[in-house]
Amino acid sequence: MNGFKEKLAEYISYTENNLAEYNSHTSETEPQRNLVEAMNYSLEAGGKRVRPVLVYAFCEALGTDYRKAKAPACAIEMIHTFSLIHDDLPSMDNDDFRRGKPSCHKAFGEAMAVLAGDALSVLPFEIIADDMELSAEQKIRIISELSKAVGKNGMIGGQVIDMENELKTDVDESNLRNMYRNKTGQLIAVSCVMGCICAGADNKTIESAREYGYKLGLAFQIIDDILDVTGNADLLGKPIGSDVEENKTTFVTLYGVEKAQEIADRISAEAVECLGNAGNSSFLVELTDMLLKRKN
Ligand code: GRG
Repeated sequence: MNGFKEKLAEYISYTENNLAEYNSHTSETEPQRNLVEAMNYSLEAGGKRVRPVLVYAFCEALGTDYRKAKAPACAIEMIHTFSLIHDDLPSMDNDDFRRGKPSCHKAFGEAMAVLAGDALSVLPFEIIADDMELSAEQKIRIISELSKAVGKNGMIGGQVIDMENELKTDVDESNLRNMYRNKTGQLIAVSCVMGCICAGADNKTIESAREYGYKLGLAFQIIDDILDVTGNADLLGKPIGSDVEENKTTFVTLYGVEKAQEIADRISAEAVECLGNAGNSSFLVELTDMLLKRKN
């Protein structure tokens, strides 16, 4: 049995190899070469690969070879990458750096970055539909779950709440939790759910995994709030202090760093309690702890 770090490295390397394969050039002379390069620029820029790791970890915890979950694992990282490319655009957060490199629009221009994000929002559904490992029933269920997690009642809806909150002065904890649940929590929760579907799990297990994902997503986002104040820009690969600069309400502006950390600790412990149904969950317990202590 591999140790935690070795297993994590194995999942990440499997993800990165497959991302490159799914988005390879179709020919040396393809006219849309620049688009594929812009997509790969952002896909290959690194990042923690938390979402695909969760897909694999749930699939394997439930006794199924994690490689069966290759398509949904790469799909979720593509969706995440699309959200980062669009979030960095001048019309959104206007960030020049991401994962320690110039943002996609700084490297390829704004129009190409919009299109690279667009292409990365649909390629996931193509690779799931065309996958040879999963049954038709599994693929339909995954597509249904993933599209809902991304769309108007999911991550994109959460981004809208976030944008509109910037114009308000009375954002409270309940508003913030709802915004984080959608903007950050939905992609993390659906990663866990897709891993379960790949393993043929029953509905009770799927719903416990979803609840774990929502709690992990909230703790993850609160840590993100804390790192925006206390973090190291070199480790984060982007400047700190953007929340204050953009006048955003966060768990840190509401409660201060220490109390925000206590809340993240508590929610993280609640997340671990949801893992009761997830088979061999020791990797997931360690992953939850690592994400709580992360510095980037
Ligand atoms: C613009 C369609 C659209 C959506 C934007 C998710 C999102 C909504 C924007 C991304 C920016 C952001 C700060 C989102 C909150 C979730 C979060 C903490 C993202 C960063 O995820 P990590 O830490 O990033 O997993 P890496 O680089 O490690 O992959």
